[in-house]
Amino acid sequence: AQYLNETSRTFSEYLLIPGLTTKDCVPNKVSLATPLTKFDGNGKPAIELNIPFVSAIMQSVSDDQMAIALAKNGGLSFIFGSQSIEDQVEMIRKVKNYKAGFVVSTANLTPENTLSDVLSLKAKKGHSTIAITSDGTANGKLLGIVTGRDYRVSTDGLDKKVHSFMTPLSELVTAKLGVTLNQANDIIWEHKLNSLPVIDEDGNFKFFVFRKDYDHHKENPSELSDEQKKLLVGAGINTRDYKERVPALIGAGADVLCIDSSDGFSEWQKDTLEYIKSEYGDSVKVGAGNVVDKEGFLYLVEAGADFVKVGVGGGSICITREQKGIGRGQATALIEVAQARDDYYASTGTYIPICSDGGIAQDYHMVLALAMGADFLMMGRYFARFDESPTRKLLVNGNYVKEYWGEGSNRARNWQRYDMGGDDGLKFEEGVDSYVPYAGRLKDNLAVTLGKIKSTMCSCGTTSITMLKNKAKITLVSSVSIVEGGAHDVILKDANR
Ligand code: MZP
Repeated sequence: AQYLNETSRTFSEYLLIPGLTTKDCVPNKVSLATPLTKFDGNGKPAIELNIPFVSAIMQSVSDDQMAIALAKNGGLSFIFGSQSIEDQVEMIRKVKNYKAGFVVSTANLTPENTLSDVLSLKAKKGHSTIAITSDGTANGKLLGIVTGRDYRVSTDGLDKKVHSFMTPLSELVTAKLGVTLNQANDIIWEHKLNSLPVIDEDGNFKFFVFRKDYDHHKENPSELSDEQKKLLVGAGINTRDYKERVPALIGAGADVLCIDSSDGFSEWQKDTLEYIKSEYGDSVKVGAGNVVDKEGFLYLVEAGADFVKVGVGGGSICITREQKGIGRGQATALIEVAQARDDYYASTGTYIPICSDGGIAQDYHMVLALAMGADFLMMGRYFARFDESPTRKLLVNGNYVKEYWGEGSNRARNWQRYDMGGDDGLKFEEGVDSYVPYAGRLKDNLAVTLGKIKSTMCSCGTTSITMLKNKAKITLVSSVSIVEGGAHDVILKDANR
């Protein structure tokens, strides 16, 4: 055997050293844009993300709802492949058919404006607008407006009193009519209601909600086509049925594919990549993995991978290391593969983005992973906690939780991910079925997480991911200093902290 003398380490064993924070290094100047697919040094990647997050290729994480929510926030989901081709195609279609909303500028509106004023904004912008007025008439006092399919609310120009009404419409309808969020969406959108009376708990009429659709495209022919505004979505594939699955996914509009496997350093992945590249050339983007060293990375790159995923055994629901004794500490794996990526770039001029997949347990791990060279992060546990994940929300021992199970668990039965050739079927479990604490809406949680990342980047004196990679100073920490990093030697008032 060959012995690697370096200890296999994970994110919690490292910290970032603050760098000089200059005055223009402030969170709102930080860009988190990052490449998703390979590109030549002087070119641009075919796909770029606004935030360096993708959601895991898992039944309990990435369906069409998650994909819509994450894409709207600048990331991307890989819809899980452990389902029939037809079902996966349907999910891709739903994301691609989703009509992203636009925020109508309300900069010139005041609480004295009426709905008619809002509707007159249509010539400027706007996909659709929902407005709430005090007396249920179009000329009544404007209490709030919600625009676009995602009900983003633009509040500039409206005073605080009105601001308090600015809850997303779906939530408003949910609360007032006592229906679920999905039912509220159905009421508003699927039945194409133009005017919805909102009734309070005692059955009293409160106000009307109006909806106005604009034919944006016709009115603004010079703007982006409907095609360019579609949300980005990815899809997981396996190394068995790719000859049928890939054409179906591409036909449905998937923007990028990813071969999903716990161990991607295999001839099956090479065959799959070569098939896709020979059939579609560079027009279809496909990532591969997972690997944990330079050899694995180069093997997949030579086979045609557009990005490579790093990580074996570090996922929160993963027991691969216990079951098979394979894997590597996520930080060590990432550092080695990032070096291989940089060397490959220096010698060929081609940049292959790498994705750190699994094992992010704290928000600060994300910044460490980026500083260590990850271009983007794939996360399962993080996203599984949100309303938008496909699993049930349950009350367990007084706490709300969401279900979260591994693709290698008996529940998922995704044997293709753990395929070692031979007969179909999962031979033994490599993942667990679990709960994660329920955390609310993706958008709200993401805002906090991204805020932390930007703030840390500023502490490191950096305003972009590339700068962070180049400038970050990272130190190993002893187990004693990890204790020092938490609250210590005090009696906490909140014992749950
Ligand atoms: P985490 O974000 O929950 O820590 O890890 C998510 C990652 O774990 C996934 O992207 C995938 O690579 C991996 N995974 C998914 N299922 C299993 C399993 O059942 C697994 N073992 O390891």
